[in-house]
Amino acid sequence: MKITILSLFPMMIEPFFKSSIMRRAVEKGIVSYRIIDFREFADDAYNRVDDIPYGGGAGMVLMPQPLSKALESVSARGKRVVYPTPSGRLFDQKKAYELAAEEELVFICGHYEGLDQRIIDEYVDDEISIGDYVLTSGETATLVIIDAVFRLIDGVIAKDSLEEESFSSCLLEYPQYTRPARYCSSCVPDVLLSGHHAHITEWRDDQRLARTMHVRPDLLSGASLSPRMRRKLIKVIEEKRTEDLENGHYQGN
Ligand code: 6GU
Repeated sequence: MKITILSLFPMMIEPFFKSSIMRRAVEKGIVSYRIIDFREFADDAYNRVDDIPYGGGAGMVLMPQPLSKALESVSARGKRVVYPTPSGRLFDQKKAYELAAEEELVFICGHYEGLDQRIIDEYVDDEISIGDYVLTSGETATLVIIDAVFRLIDGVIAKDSLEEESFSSCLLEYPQYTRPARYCSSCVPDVLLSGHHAHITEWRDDQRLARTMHVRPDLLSGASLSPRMRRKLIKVIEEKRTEDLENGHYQGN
């Protein structure tokens, strides 16, 4: 996959491509990247890329000319152009798979109050938000999206790691432990030391269910559960309902 990033702060982006799993993907030739500082396309003597918004209001808007020139310089028309913005659709694993199927992606990192709408209308295919909070720059959001996407490309990480994953099956992961078995007077659960694989799987499934129930019950509607896990879930829900009734919390509907 070819990744192009238009950014005013290339130094925020570069280290990601030179570290860890991304570095290996680049070395193997699975990913190639270029970072374009679109300030270089500014057309005034001060290298200005932003200006005040028409209609008034706080902050600055990125001017259309430098971005348009930068986008034309990378032949962005006909390529999938992603603009990370808090006004976009919420990013999720499904979108990550969709983007991972592309041969080439172009990202525009916004700043200040964002891009002139005409650039969005002319070039952008996907406006993506990474969550309901506000970041200072598009660079960090761009890296989050790239991280979620590139690891899904064949050859980047082992296939079996992908298969076990939380959000693919809509359940959160079970807790992990490694040596030593006793650490600061706290012990690894006995079942994990038992060597009994069926019991370990059962324990892990229960942990995933309980964790999801408590932390992200919204995920359960999309989860594909084994018959045993389904029975377990019903039991946990019934226990919780009984507990709520006893505590007077139940609001029936
Ligand atoms: Cl994509 N950008 C910024 N600046 N803030 C965000 C975001 C993106 N997604 C959530 N918050």
